[in-house]
Amino acid sequence: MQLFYAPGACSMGIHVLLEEIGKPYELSKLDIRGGENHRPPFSELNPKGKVPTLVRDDGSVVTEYPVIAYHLAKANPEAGLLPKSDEAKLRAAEAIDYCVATIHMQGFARMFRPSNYNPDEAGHDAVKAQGREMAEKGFAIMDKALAGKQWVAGDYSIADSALFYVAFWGGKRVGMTLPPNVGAHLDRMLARPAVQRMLEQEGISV
Ligand SMILES: N[C@@H](CCC(=O)N[C@@H](CS)C(=O)NCC(=O)O)C(=O)O
Repeated sequence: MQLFYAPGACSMGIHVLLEEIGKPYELSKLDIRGGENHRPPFSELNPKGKVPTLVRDDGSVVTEYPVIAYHLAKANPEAGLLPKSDEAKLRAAEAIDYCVATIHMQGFARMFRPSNYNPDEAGHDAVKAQGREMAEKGFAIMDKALAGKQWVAGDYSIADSALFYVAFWGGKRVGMTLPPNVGAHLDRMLARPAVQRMLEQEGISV
């Protein structure tokens, strides 16, 4: 198993899951700022040019965060990363989709890549502000979902690593004040040995 990642990118969440699982895997770093992800050989492996990208032992490639997370949890049941009940599985999937498709791809994508939304540099501050508002709304929704709970879907699961990477960007990278339950969840995640190993391996300081 091989994970293509970029330090501090959304691939952090999948990297955490691989560390939770604890089986050997290979880490391959990509320079996404330099565009390495859009050039061969990586672009031949994953023409989407995105991390996280997982290459399985049979050489097959799995892309898209929610799918990679689900696949890893399903393929490694002993790690207990998939909630047990159908209702908790549904809530975990709902939270993952919201963190990835809305908080990340709608909110942070505008903050990190405003030129994808407006080629005119004069409009970039407005795009970033809109993205921040979207992410803040997302964190407020996740805060309610976490009320009275340690983890998103009951026991610790793949949903927690999805919330982790967006909350990490919010709280530790762009200086947002996270709502209390999301902030406490981030602290709980940062205390996990798997998260600490991931941060060390990616060379990220908190
Ligand atoms: N929908 C994808 C999104 C992945 C994504 O946007 N990854 C970013 C890093 S956080 C990336 O690879 N960006 C590089 C680029 O688009 O050039 C997923 O769920 O995995």
